[in-house]
Amino acid sequence: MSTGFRFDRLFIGGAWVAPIDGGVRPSIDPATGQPWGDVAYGGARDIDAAVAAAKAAFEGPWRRMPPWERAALLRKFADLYATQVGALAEVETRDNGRAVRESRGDIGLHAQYYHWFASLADKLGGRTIPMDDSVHAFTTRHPVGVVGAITPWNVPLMAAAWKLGPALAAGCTVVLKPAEQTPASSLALAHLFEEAGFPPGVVNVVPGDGPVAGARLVEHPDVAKISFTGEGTTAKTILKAGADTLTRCTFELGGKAPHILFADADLDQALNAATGSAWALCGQSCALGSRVLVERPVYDKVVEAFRARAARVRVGIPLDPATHMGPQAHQQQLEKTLSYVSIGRAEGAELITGGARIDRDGLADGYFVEPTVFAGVSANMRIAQEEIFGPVAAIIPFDGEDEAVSIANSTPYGLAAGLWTRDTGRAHRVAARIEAGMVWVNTYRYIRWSTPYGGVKASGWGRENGIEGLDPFLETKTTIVSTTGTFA
Ligand code: TXE
Repeated sequence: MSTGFRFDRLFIGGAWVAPIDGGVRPSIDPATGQPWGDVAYGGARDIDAAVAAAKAAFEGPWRRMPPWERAALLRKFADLYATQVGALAEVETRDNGRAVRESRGDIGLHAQYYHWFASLADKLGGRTIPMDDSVHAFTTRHPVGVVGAITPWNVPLMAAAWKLGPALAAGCTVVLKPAEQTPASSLALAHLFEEAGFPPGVVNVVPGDGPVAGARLVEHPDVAKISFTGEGTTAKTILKAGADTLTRCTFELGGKAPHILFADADLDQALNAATGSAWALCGQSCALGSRVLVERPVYDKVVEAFRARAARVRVGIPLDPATHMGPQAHQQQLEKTLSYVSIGRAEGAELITGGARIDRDGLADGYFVEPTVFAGVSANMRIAQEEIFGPVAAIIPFDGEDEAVSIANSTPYGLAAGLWTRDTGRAHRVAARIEAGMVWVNTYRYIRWSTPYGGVKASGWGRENGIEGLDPFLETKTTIVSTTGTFA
């Protein structure tokens, strides 16, 4: 394997160990449908061992380490990460099929996430609370303890950065459980934590099946918090499983983002964003503008542009730097996407282009699907309501601001939204009325370490990134000292 990382051991307590009740199994390359590497996975007892290591590290070396040293270690890790972008991108692309030009671009930013959270690690002060002369009241902030980080298969390293950066900066220790379909890059990450010199047990990586390893992590009494990215039904299972231990949870649960194109927009720019975001990551990202809302005067023009641009998307082997769009990350997702194409047709939406699995030479064994465009979609159709997670754009016509807002808010989700207009007043009016955790105006999917990310409604609880991204990993303690020594 050219990347030089080893994947057939779990990383627990600073050591590479064989699974106790898991095993080693092949990880599938979605571009070929064939195994590309052997990866260790853990069972419940492996999770127990990882949590024990994380607890020991939390109570020992990590808690004793002054915050500026913790910050320095995170910065060292970030620098190391930056030197490994190419290798990490290759691993991630082999595992989930994301076009390497995208993986590299995304992973190339991650070091900055770790740097940014490192810069906050020694600035986690509290505040003093003015009362009267008889008391001195103040707050201090403390790490919650052991964190279970459960990540999905679409962006394993990005999800890990969003959880590990703030968790470690806050002083927590972590057990990372990546998705069973894409475990390799998280083990590569463990190598970098080891090389950076993190104390044993501060970061542990245990791939494994959701209902086995993930479930054990959630119900473990020594896990203080679960930071989860994935599906809504899984989040509900996690909530119930963590109820007895009152485990704190944050959830990032996907979306059905409206991307609104008003007739007065800079249409070229808007189309770059709207088509780009329809097919990026082969449609497998929660913030993509999977619903394209188009004001009627420019509707025909936009539909035609989508058709023309779909034909120019270079679908191919993801490790080829020329490829724009790789395959779906796994077979189940391919089947899910194709089933939604059938649903859209049955609902009477107009299939403008695409919609089929690609069976041409060299791609037939992989999970490739054509860039797909439905037009004439109405807001209540299932293809406009449910998260498909494939390269399927649903174009919905509208008339005026009120209808745009009403359609935008008509799904159970509320993660992200985009709108394009040259009218500044309208931009503010519409942005304010949209039910979403993030609204982009005349841009799309601008996501950075410093900008809070997360959803409302069925899209989740809590925020990742930004100063707010630290909150879920911290407890506030209020101390009240009597200055008189009398009990009032
Ligand atoms: O998610 P799961 P799936 C959406 C997207 C996709 C659908 C299904 O629409 O088609 O979800 O994806 C772990 N206790 N998103 O089935 O099952 C699992 O091992 C603890 C949106 O893969 O939620 C993995 O690590 N953990 C999303 C993680 O949960 C459990 C990204 C996510 O898997 C568990 C991915 C359990 N009982 C999918 N069961 C986004 N928000 O971007 C599973 N897991």
